[in-house]
Amino acid sequence: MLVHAIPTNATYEFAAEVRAGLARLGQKELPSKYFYDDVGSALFEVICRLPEYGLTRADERLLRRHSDEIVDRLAGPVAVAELGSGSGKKTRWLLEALGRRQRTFYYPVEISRTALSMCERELGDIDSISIVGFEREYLDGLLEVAAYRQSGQHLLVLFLGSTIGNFDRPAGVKFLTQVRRILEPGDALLLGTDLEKPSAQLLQAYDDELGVTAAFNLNLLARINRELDADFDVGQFTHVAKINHEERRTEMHLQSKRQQVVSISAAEVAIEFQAGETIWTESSHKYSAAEIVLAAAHAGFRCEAQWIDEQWPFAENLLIAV
Ligand code: AVI
Repeated sequence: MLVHAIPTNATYEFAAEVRAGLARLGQKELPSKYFYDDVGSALFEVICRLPEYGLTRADERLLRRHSDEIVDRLAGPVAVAELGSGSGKKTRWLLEALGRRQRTFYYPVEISRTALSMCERELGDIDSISIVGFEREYLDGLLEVAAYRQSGQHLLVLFLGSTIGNFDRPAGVKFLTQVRRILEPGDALLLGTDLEKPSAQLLQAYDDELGVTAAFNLNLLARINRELDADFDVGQFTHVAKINHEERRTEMHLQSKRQQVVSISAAEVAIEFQAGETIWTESSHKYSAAEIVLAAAHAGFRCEAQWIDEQWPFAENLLIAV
C-alpha cells in the first residue's frame, strides 16, 4: 500500500491540548481522539468484540447484508474515501461489492499509521481494489482524496462506527457541512450512527464486566505519562461511565480517588485534582433515525436510504450531496 505520510509536530499539539483541557477552570477535559495510540487502538479492537458492546457488530451486520444494495444505489464509477478506517474489517463487504462492479480506488484516511497497516493487511487481498492510505486528519485527507478524483468519477465517503457520535451535536452537523463542501453534487456519504437505547444497556456497553473499556479510558493517562513525561499514578483514577439524559449521550470520565498533584513536563504544567473530581474524556451521542435525516438536510445532503439493525438499534444512512 502506498501511504502519504506527513511530518507533524504531533507531540507539541498533544501537549498543548492536554494543557488546555486540564488547566481550564471547571470541568477538566481531554480530547477522545488521543485514545488511539497503539495500546488504545488494540484495546478498542477488543471492545468491539465484547458481548456488551453491540455497536460494531450491528454496523458489520448492516454492511454485510446491504452492501450490494448500497452499491446499486450509487451513480456511476466511484472512488471510496474512509474517514477513520480503523482496521478496515467492516469495509470488506462494500469493497467486495464495488470490486465486482469495477476497479476501485480505496483511500483510508487515518491519523494512526498502525491502523493504516492493519487496514492493508485486512483488505489488501480483495480483487480489483487498490489501496492508497492517507495519514491525515479527516478533512485534510478528504481534501487530498478529492483532488485525486478523475473526471466523471463520484466519491463515496465512509464515516462508519458512529464516530460522528463522539462530536457534540452542533459540531457533528458542522463536520457534515465541511464534508459536504469538499464533495460535489451526486457524491455520497455513508454515515453509521448509533441509535438511542435503554440506559442500562448503554452503561454495560461503556463499563464492561472485564474492565476493557476502563483500561481503554485509563490508557489515556498512561499515554500522557509515556509521551509527555508526566507522572500520573494511573491506579489513583477510576473509570466512570454515565448517561447524560438531557444531551442523549453516554459520557466517560476518569475520577480522581484522592486529592493529588500531577506534573506533565512536556506541557510545562502541574495539575491539582480534588478527591472525586473528574476528567471528561468522551461523549458518545445517540440519535433517532429521523434526527439524522434532518441533520443531513441541514448539511446539504438528502437521505437516499436508511438501514436499521433490529438486534442493536443502529442506522446506516446513505446520504447524497445535493
Ligand atoms: C469510536 N467510538 C464511536 C466509540 C464509541 O462508542 O463512542 C469509542 C468507544 N468508547 C468506549 N467504547 C467505545
